[in-house]
Amino acid sequence: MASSMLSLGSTSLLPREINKDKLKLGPSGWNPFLRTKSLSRVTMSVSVKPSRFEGITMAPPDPILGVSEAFKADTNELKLNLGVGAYRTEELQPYVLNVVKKAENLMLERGDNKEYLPIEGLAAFNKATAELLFGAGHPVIKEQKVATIQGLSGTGSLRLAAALIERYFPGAKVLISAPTWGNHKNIFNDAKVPWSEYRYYDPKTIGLDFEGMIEDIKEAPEGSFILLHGCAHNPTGIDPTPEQWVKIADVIQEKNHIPFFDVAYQGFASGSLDEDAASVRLFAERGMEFFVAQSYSKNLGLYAERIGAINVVCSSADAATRVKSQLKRIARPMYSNPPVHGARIVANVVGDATMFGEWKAEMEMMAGRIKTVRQSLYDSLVSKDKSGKDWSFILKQIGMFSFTGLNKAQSDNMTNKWHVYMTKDGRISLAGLSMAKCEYLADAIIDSYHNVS
Ligand code: KET
Repeated sequence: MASSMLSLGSTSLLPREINKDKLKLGPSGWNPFLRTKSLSRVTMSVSVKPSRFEGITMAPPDPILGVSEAFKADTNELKLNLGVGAYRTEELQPYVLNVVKKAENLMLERGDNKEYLPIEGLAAFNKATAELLFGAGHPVIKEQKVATIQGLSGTGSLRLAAALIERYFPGAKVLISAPTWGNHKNIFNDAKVPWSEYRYYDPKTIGLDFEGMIEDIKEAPEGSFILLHGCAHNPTGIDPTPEQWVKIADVIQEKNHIPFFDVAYQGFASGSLDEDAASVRLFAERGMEFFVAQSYSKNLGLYAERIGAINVVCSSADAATRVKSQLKRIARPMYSNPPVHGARIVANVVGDATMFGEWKAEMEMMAGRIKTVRQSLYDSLVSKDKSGKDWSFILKQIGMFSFTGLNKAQSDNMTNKWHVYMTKDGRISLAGLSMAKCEYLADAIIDSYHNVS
């Protein structure tokens, strides 16, 4: 339509209203006849220029980050944001770790420059991040079998791996747990990697459907990628036991699958970095080839710095070198090279024995505060709810979240009536809860559970 109109400022002349015989267009296309004599005969229509983006529909809000936007818009004083997994203090304020501030001050004092990093990121960070994952001196590191490149936090690192899968394993399927972190599906969809789900959560037991999980992994086409949460499964807070991990590794090995770990909560599940890396290390000890995406959003509180890594454990140093070169090739046209600030913070903290110790202490403090509110929420539920419902699943879950079992309508009630913001799958982030708010939250849960179906 735009091309068939003559435009006069904000008005338009429709073609059928122009007497072509009388039009004598000059070389520039300017027509004095139109402007003077004919203006009285043409219909002046005020039209909004149609947009080239007419076909673009409104995207739905993000199921997790959209909750924070809705929370901000709520003016009620009682409001509580348990949507995004972000640590808050007892006063419900964001928390910058002291050790992070210390590292940043050191960086300022040193006057570090802002030159581009290499495509693969900061060398000191890549070394530190692999060591944190596998343990310094682990054979896979000593034998240079790990291809590590810095990524744009966990999400960006997962996305790089997805692109590598799409390029070098065409048609291979990724199996993801049902349920999983909402963005996993988006990541594989955007990378055009087919995925399907394996059974994980059993609503009847509010626990792990281990048999179902094993069956589904067994049934997947040989050579599939099996996405596993290294620790503190999101959203369920239910992890396999060490014995179950061994069985999972057995089936994956039998079927020649490739494990793909998402480690976004190392240190946050148990409070110990080593304990939380046990699942990953089990697979490394077996000499398997696998992927691990890492994030420092939660454990170092570096959410907005976008710092993480993708590690590909290979069976030889030669393979690792080639894989790394291809990861760089994928990164270069996507974002060229990663940001330096968060990488320096991680490298400084992990590389300095004193600061490393301070980090561990702060991480234990954060994990401890979450455990305390978890217990307090449970106590409030048990003392207030007279129905005899068993709430002990809350204590069995680990990490930042509790998967309450509330359905969508009940979750809506939590938000609409109680101003408790949470994801619609019934997940609440205990990292956003304070002791002072436990009773209020228990009231909201009991009301939503019993009065909404
Ligand atoms: N993996 C998992 C399992 C995960 O929960 C998150 C973030 C990420 C990766 C990515 O985080 P990044 O900041 O890109 O390193 N989860 C929280 C935030 C979000 O949804 O982006 C959340 O579930 O609330």
